[in-house]
Amino acid sequence: MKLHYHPLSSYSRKTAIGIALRGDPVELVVLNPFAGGLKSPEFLEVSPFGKMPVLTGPHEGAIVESTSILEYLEERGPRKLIPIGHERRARHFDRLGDLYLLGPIGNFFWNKSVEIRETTEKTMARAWAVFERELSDGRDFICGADITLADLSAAVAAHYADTEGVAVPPSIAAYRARLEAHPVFAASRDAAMPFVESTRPMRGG
Ligand SMILES: N[C@@H](CCC(=O)N[C@@H](CS)C(=O)NCC(=O)O)C(=O)O
Repeated sequence: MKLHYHPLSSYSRKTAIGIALRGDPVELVVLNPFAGGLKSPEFLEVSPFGKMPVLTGPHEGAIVESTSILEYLEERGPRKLIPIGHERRARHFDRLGDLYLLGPIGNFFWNKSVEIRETTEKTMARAWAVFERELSDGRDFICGADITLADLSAAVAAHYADTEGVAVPPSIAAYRARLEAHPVFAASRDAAMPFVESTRPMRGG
């Protein structure tokens, strides 16, 4: 199987982190999103909305959507990111992370308008409050002692909030530090950083 992705793309990072944590034999193939490649007829054949990441392999057709890719891999076993007994919580926080953290910070990453900054800060603050409540009993990660699907989008969003100067509550900064103590998260962060810097001039600093 191959994951077509880019080290800067937040949903790609979430998926690649999940695959690495699962230990699936998936080859990472780097796409070039800057040359219009995501909207080429060939790419639209596999990813109808022209978005990454995409999983290709022996299954029927390509699989798009970060969560669907990870759910597909979980169905093939072993169960690691959506542990038995934590299914609802893992899926819920993944959804919150995608919609109210990665989405907003992704917009702000590319558009530094005052309006987008305000919306991003407001939405992320509300989402972080929900994460904080869940972590308030002293657990390390959203589903307890183990990292699950629930933590992946949040980890990437907290990193990009930091690179883009969007405030993160101290308890969430500590949560991020616990996640980035894991080598898979640290490697994802480090692989993204050269692209964070090299794209700064084109996205308004
Ligand atoms: N809901 C999708 C979002 C994927 C997404 O928005 N990917 C971005 C990169 S982080 C992308 O491909 N953007 C290109 C575009 O929208 O033209 C998922 O979870 O995979």
